[in-house]
Amino acid sequence: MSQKIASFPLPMLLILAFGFFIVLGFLSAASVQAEESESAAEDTSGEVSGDSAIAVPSTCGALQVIGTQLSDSEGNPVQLKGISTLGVVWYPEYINKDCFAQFKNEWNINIIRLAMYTAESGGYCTDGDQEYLKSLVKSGVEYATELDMYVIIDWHILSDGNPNTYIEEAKAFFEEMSSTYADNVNVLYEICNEPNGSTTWADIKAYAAEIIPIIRANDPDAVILVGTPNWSQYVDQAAADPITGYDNLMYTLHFYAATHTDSLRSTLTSAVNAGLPIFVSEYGICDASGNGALDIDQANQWISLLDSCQISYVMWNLSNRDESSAILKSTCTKTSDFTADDLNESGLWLYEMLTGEPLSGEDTASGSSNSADTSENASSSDGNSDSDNNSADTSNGGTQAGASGDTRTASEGSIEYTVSLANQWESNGQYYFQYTMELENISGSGLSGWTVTLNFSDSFSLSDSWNGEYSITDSSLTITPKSYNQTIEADGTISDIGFIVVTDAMDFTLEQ
Ligand code: IDC
Repeated sequence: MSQKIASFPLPMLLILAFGFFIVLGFLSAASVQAEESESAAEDTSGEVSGDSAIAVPSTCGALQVIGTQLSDSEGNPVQLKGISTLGVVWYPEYINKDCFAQFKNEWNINIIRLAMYTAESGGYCTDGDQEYLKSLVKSGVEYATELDMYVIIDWHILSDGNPNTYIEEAKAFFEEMSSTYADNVNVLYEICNEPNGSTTWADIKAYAAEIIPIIRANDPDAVILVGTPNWSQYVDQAAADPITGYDNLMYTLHFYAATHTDSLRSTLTSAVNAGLPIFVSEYGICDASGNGALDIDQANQWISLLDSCQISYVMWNLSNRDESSAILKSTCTKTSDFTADDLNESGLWLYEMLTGEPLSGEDTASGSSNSADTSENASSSDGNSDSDNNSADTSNGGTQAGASGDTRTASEGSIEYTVSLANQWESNGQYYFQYTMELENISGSGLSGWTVTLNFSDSFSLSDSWNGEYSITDSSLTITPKSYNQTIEADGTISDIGFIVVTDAMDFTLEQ
């Protein structure tokens, strides 16, 4: 039974005004710091001020977009900060009210994102049980509503690449969701997680032109989040050619701090300066595979940029999957009442970033007496992966074996490049290898345009790539620049190029 949140009659104005000052206070105090967590100040409660500090539907009401800024019903700036589920069908156990309540009351989280994959194992448009999937999403919305939190219904396209692939299913889904939640002021609709591959901004606009009117017919004002090309990174393309004719649209930018750095931040800044409203509906502080080492320094640079622009952000992911983006350790079997001992490094970072306080082993709300061992991402190889998750690729454990050994430096024309194996893992019987590449202009003068060709031992396809144009011929990969990293000054370097290959060959390697 979903509780409707009414609009505000006059007597509520005082409360609204009060809420507004609280929100302002929070925002101005929100140069959220994630300093190195030295253990434990004297505050042992582990509790934070909860409701009083964060923007919630009962005080902010229906959100609206004013210029680039997400705003409350009165027009005051609002910043939402939250956590995203991993696939709801893989980890349904975290869709429970106690779990969400802890995030709100102790972590200062005011938004939950419900990620429903459309094409991955158990996906809504492939082999999933649609009624069950919708019931999970609806439970999540119900709990968020009861707890006075915002919630994103995320149509999580990924391997399906182009949102038009399953547009008929999307239309029916958003028709049902927007009619069900027409009166909920706390629901945001994310109509396509990450368009990718060859999907263009024109493809996404064409899709949005079909989906937005369906939502608007039921819910004229809800905030709608629109994905952008290249795994929701090309906000510049949306800025150059935004969707017209509708209010309350925002465009998503996703980043993974160990992969995406300065160049994506400058894309974001330029798009905001060009007037584009941006919502970071997914980010991680590891690399783009969802695994690998965390980059806390880059993560903090991202957060301070987002805070300075009052852009909302939602972290990936709420699960105990054995990967570094999961906020829970794989050994944690609890589904609520998490203590520091239950958290991975990502979870400890998130708590501290959101609350300004480290969470130490003794500081937990439920009073666990063990101190946290934050230095290990405790992952027993069998983990405790729930049997429910078996249909998913739970083996995506991201062993980092070989990451340091497997590096090759060579030169081609005016550039010297170093390619390193950053991560590798197995998933559904296929092997994933993630590489990063640095380039240096060794020609002694500026250059515009470069090409790198890499030969591998076996055939492969690309599962992800960033900051380059990629083409495959047999078992070779040719990489050329994007428009923005074509030019390299003399002795200049570019370091944020990377890609993930997927292959049947377990012993896949980069050839000399
Ligand atoms: C990843 C999960 C991983 C799962 C995989 C499925 O972390 O456990 O096996 O999806 O393909 C995204 C996507 C998000 C990815 C995440 C990490 O939106 O679905 O989750 N990521 O790869 N975009 C960039 C990174």
